[in-house]
Amino acid sequence: MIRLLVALALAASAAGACSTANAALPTQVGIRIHYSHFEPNHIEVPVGVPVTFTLVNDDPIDHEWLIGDAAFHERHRLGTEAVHGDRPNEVSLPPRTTKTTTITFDRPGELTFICHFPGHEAYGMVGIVLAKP
Ligand SMILES: [Cu+2]
Repeated sequence: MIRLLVALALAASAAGACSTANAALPTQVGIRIHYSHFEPNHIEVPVGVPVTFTLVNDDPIDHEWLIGDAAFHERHRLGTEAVHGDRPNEVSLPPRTTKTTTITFDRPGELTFICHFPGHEAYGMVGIVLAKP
């Protein structure tokens, strides 16, 4: 099921590359965490409709998926919150777990998702969501 979601998301984003139609962009996105990297790490989604992310942590260690703008990430780099879970844009992922979260991007633009566990961002746990009108 998860593999199917990832495949669909990849197919949809490939289709989106040839078209500017918002309708071609996926509202179901699968992101796999494997060897402390996000796969895929560049995602295009439509503005103004709910987008459901299925986050799969395949690793035997904790990760997190925090999405926001530069100011948001600056706060989290300095932050001391050990666990996230109350907000759709902040998801904690214990080892070998899958969680879903739904976000509506209310304006076009680029947001970044990062794992802020010590060293993980520097190792490459960074990705981009581009919300397109
Ligand atoms: Cu991590």
